[in-house]
Amino acid sequence: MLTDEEKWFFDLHGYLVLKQAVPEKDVKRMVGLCDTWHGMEDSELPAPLRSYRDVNTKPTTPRSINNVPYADEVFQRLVLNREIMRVVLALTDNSPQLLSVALVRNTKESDDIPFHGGFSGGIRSPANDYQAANGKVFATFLNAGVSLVDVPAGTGFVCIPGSHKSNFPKPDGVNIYDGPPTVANVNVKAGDVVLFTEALCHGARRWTLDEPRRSVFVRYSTSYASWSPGYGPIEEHRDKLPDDIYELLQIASLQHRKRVVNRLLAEMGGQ
Ligand SMILES: O=C(O)CCC(=O)C(=O)O
Repeated sequence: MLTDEEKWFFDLHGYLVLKQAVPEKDVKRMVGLCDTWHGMEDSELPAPLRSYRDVNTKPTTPRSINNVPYADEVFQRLVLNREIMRVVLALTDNSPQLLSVALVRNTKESDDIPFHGGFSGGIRSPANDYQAANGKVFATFLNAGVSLVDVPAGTGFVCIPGSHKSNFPKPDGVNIYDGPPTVANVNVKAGDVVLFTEALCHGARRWTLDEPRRSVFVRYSTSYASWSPGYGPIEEHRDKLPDDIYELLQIASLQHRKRVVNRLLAEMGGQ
């Protein structure tokens, strides 16, 4: 499911770029919905959509609208996007759980996002782990950052390649505006995906264009990770989700293979 080159790259750097993984017409639809919903107050959004943080008390934090697959099929297609799932299935050893889907808009006024993730006191949490063994790469917490716009050099996603397996704390002086070789600013086009382990130290530089940056962050964990309340399907809105997505949102034991996984594997020729 992953090529040898992808395994090598992901193991070395902690992320992969999936070029043109999302069809143009879906990108356009998501941009339209992003602009519509980001033009609304939380109270006007179709339920169960809501902002991750209170936009009134933190007006310069990039606003993130969550639960979007409940409101439009385009996000349901994105969650099951075959290129993204090909990688997510390989990295979770065919045991994925969809955690959240966040539609984010950054403007020139938005704050940048300092480095986070990576080294945390030398202890690698099972909830955010990375390993490579027996010819496989494995990560328990993944983020597929889907860009809906072209991102020019100097802005957008940055990371410290290799920091997902670092054993020493990042020096305080290393920041998101540093350059290579320590910091990589990954430039993408609309429809590209940066799929990274959350164990990678990452952040985002300030947006510099008049036209807002729009992105979708689709987060997956292993199916047997039991996260805090707030994850899992929202039962009162279950009727808005197809069975595949509902199942993908559920916790399942390590031994249980989800039906949606079997279906995807059969389609992709994996096992
Ligand atoms: O905006 C970005 O590219 C980075 C987002 C980020 O840091 C995150 O989702 O944790």
